[in-house]
Amino acid sequence: MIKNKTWDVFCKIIDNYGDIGVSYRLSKNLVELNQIVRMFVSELHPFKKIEPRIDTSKCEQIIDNIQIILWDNSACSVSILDSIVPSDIIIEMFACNLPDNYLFHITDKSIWINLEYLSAEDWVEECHEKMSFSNGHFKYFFFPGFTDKTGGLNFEQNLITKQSQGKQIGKQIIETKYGIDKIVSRNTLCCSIFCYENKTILSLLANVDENIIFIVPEGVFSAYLMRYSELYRITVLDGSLMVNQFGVYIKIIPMTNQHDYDQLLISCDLNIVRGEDSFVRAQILSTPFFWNIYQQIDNAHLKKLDDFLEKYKVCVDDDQLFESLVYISNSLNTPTYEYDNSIFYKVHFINILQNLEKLQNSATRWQNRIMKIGTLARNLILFAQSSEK
Ligand code: TRH
Repeated sequence: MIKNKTWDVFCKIIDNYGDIGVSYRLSKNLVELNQIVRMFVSELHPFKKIEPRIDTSKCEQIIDNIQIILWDNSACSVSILDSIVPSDIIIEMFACNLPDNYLFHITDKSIWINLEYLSAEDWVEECHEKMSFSNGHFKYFFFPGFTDKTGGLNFEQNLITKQSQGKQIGKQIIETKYGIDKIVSRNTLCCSIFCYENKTILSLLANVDENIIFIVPEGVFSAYLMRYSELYRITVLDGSLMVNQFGVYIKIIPMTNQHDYDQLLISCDLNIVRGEDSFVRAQILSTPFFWNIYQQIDNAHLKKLDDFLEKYKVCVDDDQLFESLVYISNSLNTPTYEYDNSIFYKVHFINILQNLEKLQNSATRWQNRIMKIGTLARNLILFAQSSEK
């Protein structure tokens, strides 16, 4: 049985939206399981991008039963942390280092967990739930992951209901909301692109000659696209609509809240996602996708990509299709990858578009597999219960 507990989730925003995206998603998923959650967040402006109800002028606020507290050097933030009583469970997101004035109040009554980044690498299983001694207290390492020897993925308990509702109304809403129904016909394929600055994707957009539309939430990639549009023979029709030399449209849309972004993922036939949270959403919502992984020094990210594809392979029963998946994934993530644009496009991308139904079946098989591990929030709760002193 799941008991009600109090939780403090600490999130330091390093860059982009993944730190806050994962932390907020986890906090919502804990609340869904009747937990009492406080989030401590180092900045509110990036948070507002994915949760427009955030009031950036407030040091403390409550949204959907989550208490959100600003964690910076402001007087109000310092005064809250100076006099705080830590919760039953403390989640330090991505080794973000808890503030000294909070550390001072930690006692052995709290369970302190460092929640790590997601990786498909095998070593994760060995380190999952291991303990270390830090600042006079025990701290556990908890790893999300793709096997039952890890903490599973960050998704909500009522996912399936949301997903089926989303699928029914999704495409129509997306089309009318962004005026896409006025540009293309109903049978046009739709591909969302949420990625980093990426030459391969830019070149793909310039060369596509299929019945497809690309939807790009604004951000680093839309700015990059604008910057290089002329060079790649992409014409800007108005601020948010572009067209390539073959008449294929690219629509830039504003960033939305997480719920609406999910809707976009569900509604599109193919998604390009990045980082950690959108990568997980594409899988958990069972959509065909490519992953633009967060680049690391010494190409450490390529091993992570390989290990993920190796695991995903069990769900793809067509060797040629898997080959295209690997080829495109490598091209997207290796700036120096030796690829010939025509092979990329004519052989592999077209192969993907022609086999979307098969890829959708693979995505569904994968979804079933990863859901069996249980949600990250539930696994964290069970772990905390079993570690109670
Ligand atoms: O933004 P990301 O690239 O985030 C990160 C960070 O770079 C982080 O430092 C790094 O450690 C991590 O990746 C691996 O990608 P991610 O993880 O997909 O986070 C994006 C969040 O933004 C996710 O929660 C979905 C959300 N989002 C919206 O809510 N609305 C939108 O319109 C879009 C496009 C995204």
